[in-house]
Amino acid sequence: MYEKIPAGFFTAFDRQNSLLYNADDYEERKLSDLQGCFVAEEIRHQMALQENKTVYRVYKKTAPLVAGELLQAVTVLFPGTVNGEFFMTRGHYHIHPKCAEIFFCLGGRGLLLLQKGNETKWVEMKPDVIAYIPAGWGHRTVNTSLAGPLVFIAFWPAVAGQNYQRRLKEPFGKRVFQADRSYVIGDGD
Ligand code: PAN
Ligand code: ZN
Repeated sequence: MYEKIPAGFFTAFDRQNSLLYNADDYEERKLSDLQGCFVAEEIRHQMALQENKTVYRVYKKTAPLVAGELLQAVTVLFPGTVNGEFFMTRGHYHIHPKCAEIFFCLGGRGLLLLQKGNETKWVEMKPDVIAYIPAGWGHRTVNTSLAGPLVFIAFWPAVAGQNYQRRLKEPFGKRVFQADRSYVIGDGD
């Protein structure tokens, strides 16, 4: 289908299989990887010991980790809850303080939570929304629909790096719970 384009120079969103064609790195996060993310930590732990569902998958296209290069990844965040709190990504801050990021929503429904100090903002994610994450803001996505996965592609500088510890001292200020057919945003930690 894409044989005339050199493989290093393009990717494609494979809508049918919900993955990044030509990706060269893959990550799968299960409930057992999400320690400390949900209010109901003990329930998450029990769920991880039993079914240990996959919460999300990330298909990434690598590039040299030097200034000027860009990375891209498709995240597929599955539907589900831990005791009524919607499935989410771990969330992180970029190590490099001057690295922003862009998320382009490809499918599903969700929220992008943004955190800086005590300030929390959020963006509703639905197909075709392009969310901008300014440099310095922590970011986490939440799938607010049990009907299907939230799928988005992210683009960010290769030198950004990801810090998963900082959310422990600078936590996301909002949590997202199931409510009837929709969601409610509650206070975080
Ligand atoms: C995204 C995220 C992806 C998974 O590609 O890495 O959605 O979330 P966690 O990294 O928080 O587990 C991104 O923000 N890259 O920088
Ligand atoms: Zn990021």
